[in-house]
Amino acid sequence: MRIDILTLFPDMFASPFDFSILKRAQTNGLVEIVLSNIRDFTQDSYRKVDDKPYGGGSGMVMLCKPMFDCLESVQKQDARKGRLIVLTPQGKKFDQQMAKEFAAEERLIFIAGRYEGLDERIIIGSGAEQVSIGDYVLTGGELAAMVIVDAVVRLLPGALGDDESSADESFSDGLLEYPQYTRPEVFRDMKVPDVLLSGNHAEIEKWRRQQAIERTKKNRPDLLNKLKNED
Ligand code: 9D3
Repeated sequence: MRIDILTLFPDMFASPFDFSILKRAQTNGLVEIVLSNIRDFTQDSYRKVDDKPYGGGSGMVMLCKPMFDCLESVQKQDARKGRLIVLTPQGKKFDQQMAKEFAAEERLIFIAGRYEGLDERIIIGSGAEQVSIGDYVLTGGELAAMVIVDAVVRLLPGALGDDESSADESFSDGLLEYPQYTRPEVFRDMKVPDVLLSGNHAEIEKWRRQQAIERTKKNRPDLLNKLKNED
């Protein structure tokens, strides 16, 4: 898979992509991540990438021309079409289902915006899908792009090692994960639940399921309602 990211701050992406699973996936050729600096596609001496909004209002809006020049340059670098995604607070909310869809593509192109937003014609003219990562305000689309790339790359066949289970127990059966314990049996007066030491696998299964339901009720009642409404 090839992933392109169009951004004003390509340096932000260095460390998140240089560790662990993401680093290995790149070294092993599962994914190629290409960063393009939108400012490199300006033609004036100020290297201007934004301007005041028509109609007034606060903040600045990203210009069409450098963005389209950057996008067209990136699209020409590779014949695969893939999916074009603009990160914006107005987008459809990213979830595990979308991560799976993205992981099945041979190419993804992300546009990360800054300032108050992009000229709407960037979205209309490029045909990009708009995606958000949730209902909170970030300073730009870069961190959103990193979150999505992380979630997608770990799903690529061969990305996870043997010790990094990809069962996705949380989102797959619609419940949060059960509590996990490892050695020692007692830490600061906190004991590992007896059932986990019992060797009784049926009882362990029952306990884990119960705990998962309990947690989901407490922290994510929305997930339980979704489960109920599915049948
Ligand atoms: C006051 C109006 N704001 C919209 C909520 C303006 C605004 C805030 C933050 C415009 C852009 C941004 C920068 N955020 C993103 O580009 C962004 C984002 C986010 O803020 N939250 C969740 N997902 C995303 S994806 C891109």
